[in-house]
Order: sequence, then structure tokens, then C-alpha cells
Amino acid sequence: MASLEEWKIQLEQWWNQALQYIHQIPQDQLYAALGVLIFTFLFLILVRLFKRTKSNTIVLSGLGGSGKTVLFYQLRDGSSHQGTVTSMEPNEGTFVLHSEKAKNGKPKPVHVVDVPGHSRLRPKLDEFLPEAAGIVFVVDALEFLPNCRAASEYLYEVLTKASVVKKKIPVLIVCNKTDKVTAHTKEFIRKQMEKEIDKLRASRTAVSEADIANEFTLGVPGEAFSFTQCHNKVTVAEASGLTGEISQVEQFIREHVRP
Ligand SMILES: Nc1nc2c(ncn2[C@@H]2O[C@H](COP(=O)(O)OP(=O)(O)O)[C@@H](O)[C@H]2O)c(=O)[nH]1
Ligand SMILES: [Mg+2]
Repeated sequence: MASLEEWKIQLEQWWNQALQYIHQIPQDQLYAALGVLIFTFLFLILVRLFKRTKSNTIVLSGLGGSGKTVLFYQLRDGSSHQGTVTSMEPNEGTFVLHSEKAKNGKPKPVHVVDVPGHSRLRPKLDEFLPEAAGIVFVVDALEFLPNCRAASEYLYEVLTKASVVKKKIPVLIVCNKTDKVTAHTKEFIRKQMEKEIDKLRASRTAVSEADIANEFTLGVPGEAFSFTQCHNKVTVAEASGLTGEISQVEQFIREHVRP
């Protein structure tokens, strides 16, 4: 107890000394110093903000077989590279979108990462998501029903990642393979996935309170889940990586990686 008192007295002495010292300094010098300090702070804050908005990473995610790798090549080269594609390693590249190469001016290169949906490689997601400017979640619209549950689980995982929620990283759900007439529509896929996530949400919150600490809960409690309830913007689009009808994906990328 005594030592605490001593400390208090000591601190008070220091404080008084500091005040005295400050009074000795001419006022305009004091203001100049303060000005420099404030300016430096503002500058540092600006630099941080600028750096944050500068991310040009787009993460392609989704189950294996949904068409991420084909989409990656389509974005980069304007062709699907059929037959030369393996799905085991992440494809990564920084390039000017193929569709923008012919344009005048200087299009900004985009860093695109194709993260395989294989569960063994999913930890890769944690590496790339925090720096993402946007997430393109690819869904197979042809073989949708057998994969609906797995795809929804994966999407749930992405949407509850702390980095995704906190930084409000926009997500584009791409219903791929719409070149085939039997492909499901994006409205159908959105509804089915919302239903599935609603079920997941109910079971996850029931199972373990402990897990909730490190993951964010989705939607509004007591209401049926809808993507509009997410803090980050979630939109749905249609595309065909195979035939190169990917304008909605390119538009999404351009919107979030500005030239
Ligand atoms: N019909 C159709 N097939 C596609 C399309 N995109 C990819 N595929 C096929 O789907 C399979 C998986 O594609 P891939 O890009 O390797 O998927 P990934 O595992 O997500 O990387 C391949 O056989 C592709 O030919 C598409 O837009 N339309
Ligand atoms: Mg692949």
C-alpha cells in the first residue's frame, strides 16, 4: 500500500515538472510541435486507409468440379484451356483481365487466386481471405442438387469467417455452367442455398456454444435466413466459364478492384 502512495507522489512530481517544462517553451514553438504531431498522425491514418482499399486480390472458391480453374484461365487468357487443367494446386496470378487487354488506358492488374475446394487444402483460404477485395464463390449449376448441401456448408464457412465479416468482403455467388439448358437458374440456387444455410445455422448454434466464440453467426435470429441479412454484400450471378460468358464476374471484379 505504501509503495502505491509513493508512486502516486512520484508521478505527481513528474507531472508538475513536465508542466513547468512546457510552460518554459515559447508558445508558438509548442503549437508548431503539436501541429507536426497531429499532421503525422493524420498522415499515418491516411496511409493505412489507402493501403487497405488498395487490395487487388480476388479469391475464387467453391467445391471441386464447380469450374474455378476453367474460370481462372478464362479471366486470364480468354480461353478455357480444356484438358490441361488439374485441380489439386492453387492457381495464382496477377494479370490484366483478358477482356480489358485491348482497351485504351491502363487497366489495373488483378491478383486472382484459385483455391481448390478440396478440404485438405482449405486452410489456404485463411491465408488469402483476409487480403481479398472480393470473393467469387463458384457453384455448379448443372450438378447442383447433389452438391447443394456441401456447397452450402462451404459457403457458410466462408461467410462466417471473422476476416470476411469484419472487413465486409463482398461475395459473388456464380452459378456456373449455364451454357447447358439443364442448368438451374440463379434464383433457384439462391433459394436452395438459403434454405440449406438456414438449416445449418440451426444445427450449428444448437451443437456447440464454444465454437461460436471464434465464428460469427449468420443472419437474424428467429427469421428465415436470406443473403440480404449478411453484413457483407452477397450477390448472385450466372456464368459459363467454358464458353466465356463471364461478364458478370468481370464486372464484379472491376467493381471491387478499381483501376
Ligand atoms: N458445361 C460446362 N462445363 C464446365 C464449365 N466450367 C467448367 N466445366 C467443367 O467442369 C469440370 C471441372 O472444372 P474445373 O475448372 O476443373 O473445376 P474446379 O475443380 O472448380 O477447378 C471440367 O470438366 C470442366 O470442363 C462450364 O461453364 N460449362
Ligand atoms: Mg481447380
